[in-house]
Amino acid sequence: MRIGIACYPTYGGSGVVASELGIELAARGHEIHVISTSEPFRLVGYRENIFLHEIDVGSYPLFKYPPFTLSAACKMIEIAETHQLDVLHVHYALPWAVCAHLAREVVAESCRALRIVTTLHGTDITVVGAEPSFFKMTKFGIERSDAVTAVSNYLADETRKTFGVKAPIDVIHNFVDAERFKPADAARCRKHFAPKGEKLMLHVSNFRPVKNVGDVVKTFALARKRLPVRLLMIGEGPDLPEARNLAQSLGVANDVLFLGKQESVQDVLPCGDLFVLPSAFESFGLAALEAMSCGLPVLATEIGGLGEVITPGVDGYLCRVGDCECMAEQAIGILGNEARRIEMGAAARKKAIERFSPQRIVAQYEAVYQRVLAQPGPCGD
Ligand code: GMT
Repeated sequence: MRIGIACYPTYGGSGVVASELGIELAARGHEIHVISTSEPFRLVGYRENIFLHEIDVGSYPLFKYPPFTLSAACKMIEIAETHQLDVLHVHYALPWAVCAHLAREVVAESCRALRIVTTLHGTDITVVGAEPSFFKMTKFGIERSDAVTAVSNYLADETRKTFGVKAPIDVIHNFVDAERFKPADAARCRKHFAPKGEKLMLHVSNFRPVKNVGDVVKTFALARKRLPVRLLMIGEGPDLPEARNLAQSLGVANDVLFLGKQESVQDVLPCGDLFVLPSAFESFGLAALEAMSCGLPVLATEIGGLGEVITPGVDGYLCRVGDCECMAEQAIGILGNEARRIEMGAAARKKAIERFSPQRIVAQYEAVYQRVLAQPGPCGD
């Protein structure tokens, strides 16, 4: 198939899923056309069967604000026509699903069919889309898609509840490439990050308020009172200064290492002993799954779709949002018992391989594409 994939290129789960999906589909022989404002970070470099098409927002003296959504729709039209796309798969409802609808209407003028698949990722439903000014447009984008997928049962339910969507929503969980995200000999990085043989807690995110990065530092500070442990914080975002200040004020700054954005997070994850994700909301928690694939148990919050990824007591634990005492208690239970930590880490990796493999998940997307392709085109063909 010739598949267009539209996504945000920035550090965020939807761009990661879109990129990883593109890579997997290309490896299966599909022709992939990525439409974005720049090269998504997981797609940097040449890849066979993947073509990048940058949206040029341009500038014109009349426009105070360049009309980005129209530029995106124009790029979709151009790529759909030039490369005869069968399917346009957009990641994150706004503005992509609406731009895709507009593009489809335009290409239908010449009897060309463009099927739209929209994947919902999280805040497109719970935050941005539910915001009153965007509500109707988000609902419209979802309802005009030929197929809609959500990354968890939780998110599918939220979409039905919030937007009253009647059409079926396919739940297709996120996936991880266990060949790339795998345990590794961590001796070198551990020598660097934990020179006295300390245990290592690890967090990866874009440091937005929803990630509750302050709770990572608080949990760490509580655990550190009872165990020799250090913390690796990976990523950047608005709450980074707050996390640094908190580490200072709690007197643990010397044991908290802020590594900034990492292009290859799979190289750092295997250095850790425990992954911490205390988010206020998480529709799935791809960062947690990637850590699990590297053999790390996960400590997270009992919200959103995290319960579909983590099995408490088997490959991690879930605590109430904001309950840092609970998280610290569970961290000590795991990090203070090496046999248990290894057992939970192995269970985490096993689950990543068995339930969230690209083979299993990408086939579900291909089935959705086949289904929408069977629908009649704009001129009844
Ligand atoms: O809301 C975000 O953090 C960004 C969002 C995205 O679309 O980039 O992330 C969401 O999508 C990921 C991939 O499907 C999920 O693993 C994350 O759980 C989800 N984030 C939230 O729900 C907060």
